[in-house]
Amino acid sequence: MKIIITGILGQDGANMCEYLLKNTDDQIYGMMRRSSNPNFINCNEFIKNNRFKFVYGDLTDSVSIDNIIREIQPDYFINFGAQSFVGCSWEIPLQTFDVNATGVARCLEAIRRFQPKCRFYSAGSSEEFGDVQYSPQDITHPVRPRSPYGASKAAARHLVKVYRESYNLYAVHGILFNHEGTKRGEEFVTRKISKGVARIYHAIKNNKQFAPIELGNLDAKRDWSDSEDFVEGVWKMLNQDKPKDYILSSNETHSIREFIDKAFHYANINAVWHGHGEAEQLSVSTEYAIKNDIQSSILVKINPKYYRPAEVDLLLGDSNPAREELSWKPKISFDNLVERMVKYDVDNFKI
Ligand code: NAP
Ligand code: F7E
Repeated sequence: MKIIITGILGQDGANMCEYLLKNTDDQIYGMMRRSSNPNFINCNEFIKNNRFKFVYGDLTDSVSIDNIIREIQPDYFINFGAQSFVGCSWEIPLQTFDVNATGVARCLEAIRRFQPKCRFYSAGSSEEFGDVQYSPQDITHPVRPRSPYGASKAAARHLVKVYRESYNLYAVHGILFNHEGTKRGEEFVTRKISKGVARIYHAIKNNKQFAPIELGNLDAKRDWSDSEDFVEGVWKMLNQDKPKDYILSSNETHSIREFIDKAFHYANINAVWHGHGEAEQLSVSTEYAIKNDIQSSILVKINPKYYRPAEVDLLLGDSNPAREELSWKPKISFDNLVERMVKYDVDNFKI
């Protein structure tokens, strides 16, 4: 089998590639876009594997997508490529839409024209639910996006349905709630926290001053899982008798504040919250400061520049249909996830 994965340098693309090289005998083509300075940090495990090959392509360039599908004749096309950062989708709404929505149309058209038996995965998102009406959110929850990113993923979902029903393609749009891990981009809140905790941990250890981690809305709640669990669920979605959209989620929700508490806990730093609203701060506890002879004490403070024009306040998924029908469930708990991320960033910290 030949499998194309877009977004190969990102978190899910790299985890999917590792999963497929371990669990199949297939040939993997990782699509990357031309960049003046590409970052291969997530690809160490497979970059030299002889069942893996990079191909150049860009979701905004239909010539490249057409050529890749015509020349490779893939059995699967797993589209993880995206402008995936919600926070910046207000600044670049048109590019977000071009990559995330029109890009999906480009892929579906190329598959329809050049390789209609190819199975297609579209990376949908819980951001499509946005301003949620009830919890937990299931597959029938209304589409109410709150960002250009959420709107682009909702458009992709409709396109997948249209192509599946019009041309009988095996095309699925997985609605995945937040998933993280040690390959997570550094601008996303979980990795920003785990990297910040690692920086502070080493400063304390070396008796140096440190700056606090600056964050936005700590009240938002997310349904977080590990990306390594989710790529297995995605592969199962692609290997059913009939194509169908599924939700993948942990079925739990936690606030950003809870993530922060756990992260400092796993770095053995005792901390206390004080203040409200924009004045809220997390500091080291008095006993901990005395014991460790600490001069700086603020660990986290609010910076309103990280607030979004419109927020998704609460996400909580219902992945029970996927668990039953795909015989899938996440193995890594919320606590394991935070611990793994903090430990990885503490162990790999570089100034
Ligand atoms: P990620 O780490 O940001 O990776 C996205 C990848 O897309 C990057 O490698 C990026 O390339 C590539 N890309 C950006 N623009 C492109 C273009 N024009 N053409 C081709 N590739 C392009 O994201 P992720 O967390 O792995 O997420 C994978 C997919 O799942 C995305 O579609 C995301 O929107 C969706 N999703 C993610 C989550 C989550 O919690 N992680 C939840 C729901 C849905 P560069 O490396 O060159 O920047
Ligand atoms: O924000 C709040 C922020 O950027 C999570 C993407 O993978 O999951 C991800 O989107 C929450 C938001 O992820 C900061 O306001 C506070 O409420 O980590 P995030 P996201 O927006 O949930 C979905 C499912 C996707 O599909 C996306 O591709 O954290 N928050 N302070 C902050 N967020 C960031 N980034 N930075 C802060 O300083």
